[in-house]
Amino acid sequence: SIFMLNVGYEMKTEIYEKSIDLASQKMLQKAEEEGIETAWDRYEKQLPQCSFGQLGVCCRNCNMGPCRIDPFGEGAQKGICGATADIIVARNFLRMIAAGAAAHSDHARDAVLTFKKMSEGEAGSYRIKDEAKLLSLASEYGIPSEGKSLEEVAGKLADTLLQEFGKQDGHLQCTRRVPESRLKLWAELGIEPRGIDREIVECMHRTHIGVDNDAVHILLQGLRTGLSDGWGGSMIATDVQDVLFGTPQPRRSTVNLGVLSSDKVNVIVHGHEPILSEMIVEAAEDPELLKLAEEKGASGINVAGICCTGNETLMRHGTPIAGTFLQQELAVITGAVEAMVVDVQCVMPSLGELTGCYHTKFISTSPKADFPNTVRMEFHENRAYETAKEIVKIAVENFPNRVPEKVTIPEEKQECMVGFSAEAILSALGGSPDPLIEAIKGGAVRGIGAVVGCNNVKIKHNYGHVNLVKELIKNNVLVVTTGCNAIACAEAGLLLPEASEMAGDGLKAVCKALGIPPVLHMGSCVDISRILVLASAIANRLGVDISDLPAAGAAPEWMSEKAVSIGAYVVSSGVFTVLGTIPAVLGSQAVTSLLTGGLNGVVGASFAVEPDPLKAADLMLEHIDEKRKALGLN
Ligand code: XCC
Ligand code: SF4
Repeated sequence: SIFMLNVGYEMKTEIYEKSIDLASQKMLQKAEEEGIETAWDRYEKQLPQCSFGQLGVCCRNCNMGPCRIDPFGEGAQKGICGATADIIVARNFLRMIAAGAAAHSDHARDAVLTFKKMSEGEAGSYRIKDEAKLLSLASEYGIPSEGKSLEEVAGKLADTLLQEFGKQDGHLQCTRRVPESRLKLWAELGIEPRGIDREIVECMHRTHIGVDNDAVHILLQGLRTGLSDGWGGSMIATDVQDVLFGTPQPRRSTVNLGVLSSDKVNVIVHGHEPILSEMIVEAAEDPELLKLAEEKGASGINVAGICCTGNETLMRHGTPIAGTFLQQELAVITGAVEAMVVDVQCVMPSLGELTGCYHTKFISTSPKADFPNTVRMEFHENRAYETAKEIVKIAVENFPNRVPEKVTIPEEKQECMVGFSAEAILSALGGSPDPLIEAIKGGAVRGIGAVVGCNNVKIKHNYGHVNLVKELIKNNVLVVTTGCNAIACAEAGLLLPEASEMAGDGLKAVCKALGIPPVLHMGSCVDISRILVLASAIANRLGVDISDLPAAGAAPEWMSEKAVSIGAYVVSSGVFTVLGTIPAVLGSQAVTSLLTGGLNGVVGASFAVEPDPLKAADLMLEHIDEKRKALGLN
């Protein structure tokens, strides 16, 4: 059936079912009219999805398989090697954690390698932007800085950081930021991470046929590997990127597909690494290229982000963001994108065929990542700026190829306030977490909700994100956010100080007094490390463990393996976490009940699964209230 939209637009009901976002709905409609396929169409073609896969009971870890366990107890209950559903589900889950931790940590490695080359003068386009952070990291890692040049200190720090990846024993330095009680618990459980790479390799080893065949034992390695990401790879990525590109400070920007320009050259940066997007942002201001743009009939060059590479430049430069994970195809469908420039992670291979339907150039820049129909332009530190200029030039030269009849840019765009690094939050609070702690104690702020993660076609685009967050702030929970949740919140207008009008009275008053939004954008997905640092600072100040805090986490629309690793380290750090989509573990009673209950007795926190965002908010509120009560607050 057809509905009239209040904008005088006829739109099919099915499109309302796909996204809550008007700009996205319009582009979905355009896609349909033009016969263009999107992720939603491909999802439909996948239905019904394989139930063995959904339950996690399919194993392909050796070539005697694939083996699958009959969930109804009638057919096979063991794989050929004898692996049970518990073993298979746990092994599959561990491999997801390993892949997620690898993605974050390998991103971190590249950031450190760039940092090292910068210190040796071999990455001329990069500089030290945050000296204070460099020096404080140096002292944390025991590197003397007195009488040394900043480059020397950076070089030594880079070497030390690189060793964190290949460490064979001892501890990861970042884990020392956690409250002592938590560290002690990890040590007792044997899940304190050793080397970052080591944990990931060990996951692959353990899940090889005939190695680790006890679900609990396997999952403990999952927690350790998650921790090597959260308190290792991800944290190192955040730290080094802050030194190289600056620690984010509050600033304003705009989001959603409407940030694309009708008269400027649109360059989209998509993926995860600021190493690339920083340079593209700079190149877009190059006078030579601006002149060329003018010659080509454009009034300027507009860089917009998608996913976390977008979050990185948004946080540090206020570069606008065109959309979340599920808007990457929709951005191309506007017909107004001259170049889609990508690095790694969350980039749909469908963009190859899709960009072929428009004038958009699809440019792949990472030596690690390739896609169909890309122009490959590998990004290397020694000539990063030159490559960025070449990329932007391709976009500019592509401007005259824009086909006016194919261009529709939705007018929807939303202002937002971003840039809340842990440092920025502390300084907004006047230098210490005390005002926030007092607000929590007094009850004006009921607790803290950390809401993060992806989009997933299984959930109406942004529905889970926006409704969960709105419900939390309405109940006086201060929300911290990263990744695609942050973009979704921005699109819904929740990242503005004015959004405190949607908050409960207590939170509203606190936001007004501090001039902050009720939802604080803390960065990209690796920047969940910032949330860990903030939680530690608050716990330490209160003299309690993280698991004692009135805080809860959620990933309402998660889909990536990185999200599984994140879940593992957030829960291992003591934070109850609600997942909005069901992980592939239900085929094992043992694994499911451990993750959703048993872990409480191990790490003092567990997962819950709740697709309905309002019910998810209730679970978080319930948890927050329990913790308040235990702390003697009401
Ligand atoms: Fe990717 Fe980080 Fe997920 Fe968004 S939130 S879809 S992982 S971009 Ni991390
Ligand atoms: Fe089957 Fe075991 Fe091989 Fe998995 S490891 S495919 S369960 S035989």
